[in-house]
Amino acid sequence: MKFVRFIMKNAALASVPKHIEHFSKFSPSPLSMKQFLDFGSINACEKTSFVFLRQELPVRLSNIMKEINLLPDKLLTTPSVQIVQSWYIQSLMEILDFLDKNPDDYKVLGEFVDALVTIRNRHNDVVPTMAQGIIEYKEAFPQDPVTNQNIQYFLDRFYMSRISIRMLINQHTLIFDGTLNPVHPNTIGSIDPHCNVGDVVQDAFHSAKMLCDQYYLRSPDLILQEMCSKKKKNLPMTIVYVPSHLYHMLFELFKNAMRATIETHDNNNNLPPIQVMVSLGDEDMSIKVSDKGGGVPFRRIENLFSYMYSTAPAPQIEERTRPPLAGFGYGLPISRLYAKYFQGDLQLYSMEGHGTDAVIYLKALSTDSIERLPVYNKTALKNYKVSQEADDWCIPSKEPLDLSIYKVPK
Ligand code: P4A
Repeated sequence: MKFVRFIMKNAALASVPKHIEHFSKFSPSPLSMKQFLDFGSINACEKTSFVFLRQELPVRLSNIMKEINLLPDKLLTTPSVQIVQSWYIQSLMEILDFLDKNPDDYKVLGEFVDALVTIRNRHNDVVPTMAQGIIEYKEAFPQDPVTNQNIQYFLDRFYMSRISIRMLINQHTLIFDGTLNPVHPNTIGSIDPHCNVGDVVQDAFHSAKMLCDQYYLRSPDLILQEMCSKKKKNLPMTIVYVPSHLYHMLFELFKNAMRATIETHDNNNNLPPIQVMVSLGDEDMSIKVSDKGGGVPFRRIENLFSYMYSTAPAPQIEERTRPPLAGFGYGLPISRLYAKYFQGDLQLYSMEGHGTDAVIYLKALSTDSIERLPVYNKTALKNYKVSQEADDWCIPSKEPLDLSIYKVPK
């Protein structure tokens, strides 16, 4: 019996490359906020969602699995990346199991929800596991700008794909697990059709403040202002959005702003407050977080978003007791992906010597909030072939130029 299972399992495994080949030929289908809400509305149909996901999840998984396979061998063969890859293969196989099942059988629908929960849990530690792979790779190829660029390209797409897959899984499991959400009765899955941005700002600030007080024994205050274009005056400042995504971004920005503020005013009794401006226009909902924390040199801003430069080995034992107030892990690059996921962005405007403005741009209209998804194609393939070539801009010389050599002989 054990032997039969072994053979069956290997037969399934052997057919995986064929399935990846098949499903990666499809482009992922980006959903709009409206489509997400429709899946969760009164006439929501679990069967429709099931039939959509058993095709769309393999498409999204296979598209990104093709890109994993394009990673440089030295990275692909690290134990960490091998583990992540095995999780993707296992999850793909588990969803493919549903392709020949009957969508009208309520038992099948129940098993599908359970399978999605298992898959979501399996992938919980993808980010730290990939980070470990990067650490191992960095030891072999330290601080090479081409490698940094390739890893940035891959991880931005890989983590965006992951955000989108988890979004699909969360929506299906939250809407069809047969219970109402007792904590947030007005949300549809993880989406709040009336997400009050000011409230999320307050929540995220409060959490960051607690960490900051714990670590530094003090914290800056918050000044929150809300602005609105004339037409919409006096209306609440809400958008259709995923509150947990917005919270993640704001929490990260507040931790950074607090750390910078305290570390540049460490012998000063009063701290300059962190100012937040929420502005709703016809097209954008913009949120600016301003601090007077001394800022970052322009040259270093890009590094704050770099996976490679912000991947440090796990802190030593003594340092582990410190609460993690900013500067650890992938806070900024992943926050920017959350903003980009629904067609927004996150940008830093810093003035060294003064402070930093961080701005989150979101779409004000749910019709503009459409998933932004990577697709595996020839263009993507070309981007993995970037290699060490001469730059087409001169390298500035630090040596003083000796102009005497150009002196015209008499
Ligand atoms: N000045 N300004 C910022 C930082 C410094 C800053 C900073 C030293 C750098 C790294 C870091 C946290 C803060 C800021 C707001 C931001 C980002 C950076 O959103 O004041 O951890 C990685």
